[in-house]
Amino acid sequence: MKITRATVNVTSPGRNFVTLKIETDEGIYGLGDGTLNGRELAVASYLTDHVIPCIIGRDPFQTEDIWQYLYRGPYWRRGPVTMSAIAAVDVALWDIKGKALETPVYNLLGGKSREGLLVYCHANGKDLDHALEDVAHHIDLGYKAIRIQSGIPGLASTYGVAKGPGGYEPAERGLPSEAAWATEPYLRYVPQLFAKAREQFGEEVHLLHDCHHRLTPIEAARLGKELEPFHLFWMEDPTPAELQENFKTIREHTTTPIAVGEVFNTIWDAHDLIRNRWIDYIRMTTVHGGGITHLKKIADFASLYAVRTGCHGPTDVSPVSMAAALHFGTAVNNFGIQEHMPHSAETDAVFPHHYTFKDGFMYPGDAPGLGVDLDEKLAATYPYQRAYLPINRKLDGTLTDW
Ligand code: EZ4
Ligand code: CO
Repeated sequence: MKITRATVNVTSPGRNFVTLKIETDEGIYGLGDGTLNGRELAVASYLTDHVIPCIIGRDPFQTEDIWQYLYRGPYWRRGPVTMSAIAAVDVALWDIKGKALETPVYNLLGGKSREGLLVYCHANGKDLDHALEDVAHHIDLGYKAIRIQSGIPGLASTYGVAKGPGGYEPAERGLPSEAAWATEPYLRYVPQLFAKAREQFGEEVHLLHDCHHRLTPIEAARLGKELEPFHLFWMEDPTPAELQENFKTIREHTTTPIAVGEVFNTIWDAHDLIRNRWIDYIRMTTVHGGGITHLKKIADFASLYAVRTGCHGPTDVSPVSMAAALHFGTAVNNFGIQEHMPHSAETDAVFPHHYTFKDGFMYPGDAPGLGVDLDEKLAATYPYQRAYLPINRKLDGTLTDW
């Protein structure tokens, strides 16, 4: 089998997505996601201008060799644009392989280690009471694991809280908006939120929280310690991880489990975190982490250190990546949990798929390959719209992490 053609589709059914379609001489095609929130066109160009010309004529079964060719070949390594582009190729090739062998991708990765994947959803509200109302709503929907984010008194907006009716969507059309941030009120409020949540909903439901890289290591240590009585499933992205040692400080002070990795692109972003057991969950997903080929190696490495997976699954990870995450999570032994932020009806219509949600679990389905398609005609009716993630400043105007 040979790759004969590859094309990049950019569409915006409610938000932007970049999808690579790789076609073969046997009529089988595969899809890969290359969406990088707020930098979509850079990946599209990287693929169209630099990658596609180099893969025409290759054997699509050679996922390992093609991955190495795209990683080592250009000399310039790593980075989110490069790794998302490599991921798009890699995932499309696994899709082709599954379709050619007439089997779901999870069978190529080790077969079923479980039937369904525990997923967590997002509950949020403008304050504690509204956030808890949303938790009750998601329990009614069947979720067994719920991330809670709340507005903070005194701050006009914060990460993870919807600005109006409808779900929370971090990217906004137009140029980047700016938000104001103060750590002190946040650190005072979050323990109250989780105390009330446990009081109201009991111990059984898994509760999670995303700090979204906004704390210093010692602030994160304090928060982790104060949240201990409420037994969180995890505290996510407590502090930026460019310096992996930052997590040693947090780890030394708290037993609250720690998850990180949604902005990582290779194992080298997590190597120290994993081998020192400074984290409990690695959150990379196929699209930003170099595809199924690379993520499988990371999961296997993490398994040696009792670190489990917790793939990022926001709306900016397309249905193609959601399917890839579900096949991957079905197969690996050290699966932990999968994030589930449902896509809009418009997005789901552009990407018809076989995966399903029921009673707090998701299932990849048994279609050959990934079981996701792209309705190119419908996609063409949603042209790209410029959109960015917000910018965050402290109250005195200093630019800080969003
Ligand atoms: O801000 O996906 O855990 N989920 C998250 C997301 C990220 C966005 C960035 O593109 O932190 O909401
Ligand atoms: Co996050």
